[in-house]
Amino acid sequence: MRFSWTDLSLSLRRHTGPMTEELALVPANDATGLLPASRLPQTTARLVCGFCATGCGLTAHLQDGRAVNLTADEDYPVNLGMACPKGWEALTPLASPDRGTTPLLRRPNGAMMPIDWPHATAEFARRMREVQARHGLHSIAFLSTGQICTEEMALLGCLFKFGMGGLHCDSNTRQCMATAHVAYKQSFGFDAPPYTYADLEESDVLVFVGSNPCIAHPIMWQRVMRNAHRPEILVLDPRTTETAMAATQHYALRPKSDLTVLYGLARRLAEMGVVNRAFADAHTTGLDAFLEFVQPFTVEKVARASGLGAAQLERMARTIAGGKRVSYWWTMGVNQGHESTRTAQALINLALMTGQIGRPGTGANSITGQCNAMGSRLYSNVTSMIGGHDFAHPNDRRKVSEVLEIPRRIIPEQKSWAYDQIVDGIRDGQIRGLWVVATNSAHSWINQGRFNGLLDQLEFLVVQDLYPNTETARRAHLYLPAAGWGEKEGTFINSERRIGLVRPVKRPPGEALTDFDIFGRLAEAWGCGHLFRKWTSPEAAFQILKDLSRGQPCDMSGIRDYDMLEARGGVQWPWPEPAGDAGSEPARERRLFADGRFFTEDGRARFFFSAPRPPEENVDHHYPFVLLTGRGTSAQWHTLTRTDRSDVLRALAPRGCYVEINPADAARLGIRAQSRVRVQSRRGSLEATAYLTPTVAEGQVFIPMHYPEVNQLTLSCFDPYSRQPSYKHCAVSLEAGAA
Ligand SMILES: Nc1nc2c(c(=O)[nH]1)N[C@H]1C(S)=C(S)[C@@H](COP(=O)(O)OP(=O)(O)OC[C@H]3O[C@@H](n4cnc5c(=O)[nH]c(N)nc54)[C@H](O)[C@@H]3O)O[C@H]1N2
Ligand SMILES: Nc1nc2c(c(=O)[nH]1)N[C@H]1C(S)=C(S)[C@@H](COP(=O)(O)OP(=O)(O)OC[C@H]3O[C@@H](n4cnc5c(=O)[nH]c(N)nc54)[C@H](O)[C@@H]3O)O[C@H]1N2
Ligand code: SF4
Ligand SMILES: [Mo]
Repeated sequence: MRFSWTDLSLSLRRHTGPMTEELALVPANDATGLLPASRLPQTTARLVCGFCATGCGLTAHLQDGRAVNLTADEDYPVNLGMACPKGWEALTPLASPDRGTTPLLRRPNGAMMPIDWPHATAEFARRMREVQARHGLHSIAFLSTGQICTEEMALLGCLFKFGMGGLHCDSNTRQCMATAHVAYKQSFGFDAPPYTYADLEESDVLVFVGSNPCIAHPIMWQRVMRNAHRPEILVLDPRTTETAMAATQHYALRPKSDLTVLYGLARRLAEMGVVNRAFADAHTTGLDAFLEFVQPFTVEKVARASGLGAAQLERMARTIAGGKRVSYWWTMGVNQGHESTRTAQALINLALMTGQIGRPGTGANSITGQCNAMGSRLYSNVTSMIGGHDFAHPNDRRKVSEVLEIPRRIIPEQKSWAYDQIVDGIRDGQIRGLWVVATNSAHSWINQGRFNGLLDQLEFLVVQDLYPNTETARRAHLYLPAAGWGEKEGTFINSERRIGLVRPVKRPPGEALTDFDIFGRLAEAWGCGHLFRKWTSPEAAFQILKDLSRGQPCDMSGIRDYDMLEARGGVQWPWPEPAGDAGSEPARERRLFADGRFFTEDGRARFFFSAPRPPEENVDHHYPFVLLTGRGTSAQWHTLTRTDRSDVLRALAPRGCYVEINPADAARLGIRAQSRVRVQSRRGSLEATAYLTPTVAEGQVFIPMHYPEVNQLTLSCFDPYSRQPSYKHCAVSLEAGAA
């Protein structure tokens, strides 16, 4: 499982000369929105990858102004010359013949008809306004993404909330990172993942909880493989994943028993005397209450809940107690759960109580999912006001109105509904117009049967995507063709807070436009273009975002411009202006909280905890298996709209939906390897090919999220604080020999 992409990347020569032209400064041709061919760069361009939040640097090799190949950037501090299959193949999905090339409007007879941009934007404005006129200003909503540039999502959020009078909007970041966002905000005072990737190399104990980086963040895993300290690697995952196999210790805890295990671990560590009193007294609040709270979490209690034996728990505690530099890493096995915020905070509590934070190789570290989920957490103007501000706070509203030069009265004071509340709003007739940007909700949202039924009730559904044939776009009344990663410029913020640059290295097909251009045109069509006069280009927008970030924990005002990002290999926030002005340059790797000061008002981190609760749906006689879902292979990205368009990537992944079943369960039910199986939940059913494997425990099954059927089974259940869906726990039955 320790396959390294390094060898492959090293065999490829790094690019030679610098970019001959600066695309960022090239204005688009007004008529087409396209870049003039004569101004495209001729040799190479550097850009960060547009799939996962590892944020690897790639080099595009150009011929006649367009990219013909990509290699991994050896100088980029993230990936050091490595890339995973998706990175290497990132150009292929852009060249697919089924890219959208023109806006499409649904006719009364149901057919989609090509129209031009002026008609499309006019239709958008007319019909959204009609919905608002009939059902109220807040009867329109958008669902967006962590996969477009920060400048684009910022413009979208400002256009919708300040220009169109909308309120309710959210993004797929809710499905992904909402838990980490809320957990950090409560515990640290700001949504601030503290680490830098060097920490993966500097820990002597790494604890991965609900995280499968071998598949989901392969290049972060490569950084672990470079760790020279012979680290202990602990994986807490019900499945024996690729990561679990490569680890030194695997704890196959029962699904959703994490909170109990982590409280038990805290109790045992305290008993062993590894509480760092000096750190906790100086920099935290609430340790004593927390230590008292965990007293009942005895070994017996933990063993009962998790299925882990006393000896295993003891080994886990001893390994952590013996570590000098202990880091905790978590991903969706934590974030997607019915008590996910408290589970994430249980990891934060462990780091705080032992003082394992702010030093090399430590930290309570949430790994981000999508390439720009961190950008959406800070700048999308959805849950938090743009720049990590608070809609409810008068000073924040004043600052935003001043920087954006917009009247304060147009900034809403209320909070937006979360994704699930928007969906309920559609059910209740409160939301009638929906705009879906760069997410494929009809596949990825939980309890899909219900969701897709609701989509069909909308008076106006607009989908803005690379492809007109995604599960969601196929239902649209209006489809807007977007340019993708590699066809536009802007920034992404990766998992370690690094702001990285994306450059256009090819033209979008046909009349497809960048999301930035589309939002600009829609603003004009709406009649609120005057609010966005300063947003003349993504780089101009970046300058505005810098101003908004000033004084915030995510301050990036010291980043001069895109060229600085390119030259420095990205810059991690914070990088405030005085430092930049003083001529100092940001170090390649920086972590937070070295001084023990957190972002709360008193500078102290907080302990949050609550009693564990059972999942909403448990197995029973009719539905005896727990369904786990997640990433299947490193070659597949989410709903496959992009990765399935590469022959190379398709060849690296199983075709069609499959379900992983423990051989003992299969034998009991008479299910043969590779046979068809019906998987059923209270909400729906699907057919899948049976993969018999001991990597899933008895009583559990696993289905990758990449196949469109999977969310027919999942249960609408959410963490109460983050409202993130619990995608990884519901009850299903299996039936052999489906047709
Ligand atoms: N190849 C590829 N890479 C990706 C993506 C992709 O689609 N494809 N998507 C990106 C995105 S947006 C994200 S959010 C990340 C997700 O990255 P990960 O979270 O690492 O991936 P998942 O497979 O969703 O879930 C991780 C693990 O959680 C485990 N798990 C399930 N239930 C529990 C539980 O109750 N407790 C514990 N401890 N573990 C549990 C699952 O068995 C699974 O192995 O990946 C990113 N990277
Ligand atoms: N059962 C189950 N379901 C899950 C999960 C799970 O673990 N289990 N994980 C959840 C998580 S963590 C996530 S992040 C979501 C992901 O779910 P989605 O966001 O729905 O998945 P994607 O396939 O990434 O969809 C992105 C869409 O944007 C389009 N696109 C790409 N680039 C651009 C662009 O630049 N501009 C525009 N306009 N469009 C673009 C793509 O073609 C695609 O249709 O799925 C969630 N759903
Ligand atoms: S690890 Fe993530 S960022 Fe790096 S090449 Fe693969 S998909 Fe792209
Ligand atoms: Mo995600």
